[in-house]
This record gives sequence, structure tokens and C-alpha cells, in this order.
Amino acid sequence: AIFSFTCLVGAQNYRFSSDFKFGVATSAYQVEGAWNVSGKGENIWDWITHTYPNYVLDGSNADDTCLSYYKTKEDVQLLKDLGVNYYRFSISWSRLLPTGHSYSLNEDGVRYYLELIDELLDNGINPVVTMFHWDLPYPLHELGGWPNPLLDDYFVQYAKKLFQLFGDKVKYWITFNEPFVFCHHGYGSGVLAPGYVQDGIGSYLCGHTVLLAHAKTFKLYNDDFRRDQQGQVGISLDTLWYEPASNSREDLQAATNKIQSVLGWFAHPIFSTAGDYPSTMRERIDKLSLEVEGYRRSRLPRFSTEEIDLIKGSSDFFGLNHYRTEICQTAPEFLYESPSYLKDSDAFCYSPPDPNAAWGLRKLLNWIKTEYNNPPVFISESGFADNTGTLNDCDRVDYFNSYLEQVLLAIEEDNCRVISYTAWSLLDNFEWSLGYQSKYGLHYVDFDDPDRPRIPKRSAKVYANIIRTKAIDS
Ligand code: BGP
Repeated sequence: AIFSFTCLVGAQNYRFSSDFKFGVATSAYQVEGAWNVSGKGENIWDWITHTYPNYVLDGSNADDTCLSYYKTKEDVQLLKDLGVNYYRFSISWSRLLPTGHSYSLNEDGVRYYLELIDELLDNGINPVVTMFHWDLPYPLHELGGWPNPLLDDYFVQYAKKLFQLFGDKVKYWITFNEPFVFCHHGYGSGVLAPGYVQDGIGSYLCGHTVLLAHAKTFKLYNDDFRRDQQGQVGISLDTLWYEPASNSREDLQAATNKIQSVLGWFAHPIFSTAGDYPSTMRERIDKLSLEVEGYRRSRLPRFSTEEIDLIKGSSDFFGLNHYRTEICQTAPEFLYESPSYLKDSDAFCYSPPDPNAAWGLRKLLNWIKTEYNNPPVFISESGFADNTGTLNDCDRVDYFNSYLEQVLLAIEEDNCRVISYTAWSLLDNFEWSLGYQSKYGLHYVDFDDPDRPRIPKRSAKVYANIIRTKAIDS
């Protein structure tokens, strides 16, 4: 009876090639639980949810969440049932290095991640490891967090430990997950931990450190590890597709400004041939920055020529997290009164009438192809939330069908190089602002049961079928 409704299916005749890879993703804070077990240190999400119990909408935290820390075999079995080629998970920096510093190695952290990696490999699933998915060790927050340039060195030391400990087994590394989101919301709007509100300032300082930390990690891999380990190192950048509201020059410009100030902020320094921040972003922010004694002191920091060269090309693949599309128009006057980040991008964006708007992904893939010379795109997250928790999740099935259809069209008809697709998420889990209300899982998790049982939703079965047949409408 549960499956008595039919879900819409894609109508394309194309199939994914045999070397196209499918996976699912999670992140440490969102699924592990065991927040203070076996030597794990405190991170900024432990700290903010404990200090401000209503920071997250439903007053929750991820102290226990899905208890994945205790469920390695069970979760790998779910992955095996899906038939995924890889599992993208993140390492909790403070589980491995409780103080954030590489001297403070926690043996239980090493054990836990080695067991997970081995269990994956034993089951023919590749580990794709995110080094930083937002859970900064609290002691590094006490140094000011990412706006402090010192953080890049801490990160590179941490990355070095990861290569040393796991690099013989892990061949895909993602340095940072969504720097736009954690820089803008962690140090600008304050919506994410550590909740700093320094709009248009803290976020740019954060982004600057992160870009350097990423590039130095890439260089470290090239210099000391690549020859022996033969892996790949990239970064996961996020953006919506920003569709201009009309063909007017102003709306086109607003949509361009918006994507440059979200995606271009991080992608242009790494993937463009010119390197450095996008010129539209540089010009706007410089213009809107304070003039002191005849000098413009831009809120957007500057890279040296050496740094521009270091960052340029520092990724083996273009990790892309994409969830949905928005329509953008030039910002109305009243927005100029609001925080500077909005002014910096000069666009007013809102949801389209068709909330699914999967066509935006195809346009985005084409934009990346043109802007950055067709890099290999690793779609590292894409997914749909509902708050019903229903097992017959037709809306999620429609989402995956329609988004995957657009990926196929981008590959087959537009020659975009897309190498993989990652569904967010394996499990219903803790969602950063909304807690447990928002459910992204291919598997339902019963958070009222102390054992957190998992049950596959309809979308899990459909996704497994897509992976098996390499076709959408089967
Ligand atoms: C991404 C994060 C994921 C997950 C997802 C959910 O930004 O990398 O960790 O939280 O978003 O999307 P949203 O925050 O839009 O609900």
C-alpha cells in the first residue's frame, strides 16, 4: 500500500556511460553523533548549539543525531544496497585532532575513520573524503576562526595528517565544502556557526584564508604525496542557478553579478585562466568600500601575484553542490539600506514559480563549461528536502529524475564534462538551520527510537535502479 502511487519519470532515451559515477553524501557533524566520545574535542557546532540552545530552529543539536559513529557496518550495507560507486563523507577535524593542532592526534579518531574506509573498500565502494564540512575545532575558533590568516597553516597541517594516515586508501579528497556558505553565513550573516555578524567583511577575510589553505593543500599533495598515492584533490563549491528575470541589461547584469559573487568568488581564483577574484566582484566591492585619506581600503583582500599563481589550477576536479534555481533582478533601492553583501552583489533573487526548475542545472553546467574551459565536474551534492518524512517520497523521486535528466542532456547535447552525481543525503539527518524538521534522506531515520533505525524510502529504491541501469526511466 505504501507504494501505491506512481512517481513521474524522466522521458529521455539517453543513458549514463559506464564510467559515470554515482554516490551519496553525508557530513560528520550531521550524522556521526558521539560528540564527546573517546577523546573527540569540541567544535564550533557543539559549542554554539550548547551555548545557545535555540540557535537551531527546532532547538536541537547533533550530539547524537544518526549515531553513525556506531553504525559503520549498517551504513555501509545501505550504501551497498544502493549500489553506489562512492560514499562522500567528511572527517571531523576535532575527532582526529581534538585541539585542532596536528600534535594532538586522537587514536580513536584514527581507528574510527580507518574502520569506515576499510569497510567501504571491502565492499567495493570508494571513499570520497571531505576534509572540512563546517565543524571547526573550537580552539581554532578562539583564534578568530577563518578570518584569521593563521588558520591556513593549521588546515594544511591537518590535511598533511590526513594524507599520511589515509592517503594510501583514499583517492578522492575534497578540501572544503561550500566555502561561500560557511564564510558568508558563519562570518557575515551569522546564520551558521560561529554566528559572527560582520557582513561584507568577515566573510571575505574567511574566503581569503580558505582559498590559500586550499591551494597550499593542493601544492602539498603535489609535492609530497601525489607520486605515491596517485589520488585527486578538489574543492566543493556551491551555487544555485541564477536566472535573469528578463532580458533587460539590468537583470542580466544582476544575475551575472550574483553568480560571480557566489560561485565566482571561489571558482574564478581556482579555475579561470586569469585567476584572482572575478573583476565584477573586485570592482563593485572596491567602489563600495571606504575611502580613507584618498585611498580606497577595499573590504575584499588582495592576493599577491605569487598567491594568484598558487591558487590558479589548484584542483583536479570542479566539485559542484547544486540544489535549486532562483530568479534574479536588479536590486530595488531599499536593499541598499541592508547589509553590504547584498549591495556587493546588487541582485534581488527569489524562487521561481516551478520550484523544481531542474533546467537550471543544465544552464549552470554550461555556464561552468564556458567560464572555466570545461573542467571535469564532480557534482558533489544535489538533493531535495521535505518535512513529511514519508517513505513514499515521490517529490524526491521527481527531483532526482528531473535533475539527472538535465545532467544527461548537458553531457550528451552540450558536451559538458560531468563525471559524477552525488545525492544529498544517505540519511535523514541534522540540518544546520532547521534541525530535524528538514529531511533530505534516501533513508528515513527514526529519531524517536534510541537505536535510530534506518528505513529505505522509495527514492532509495529508484536511485538504486538508476545506478544499476544507468538510465532514468526504467
Ligand atoms: C548543503 C550542505 C549540506 C546540507 C545541504 C542542505 O549546503 O553542504 O551539509 O546541509 O546543504 O541544504 P539546505 O541547507 O539548503 O537545506
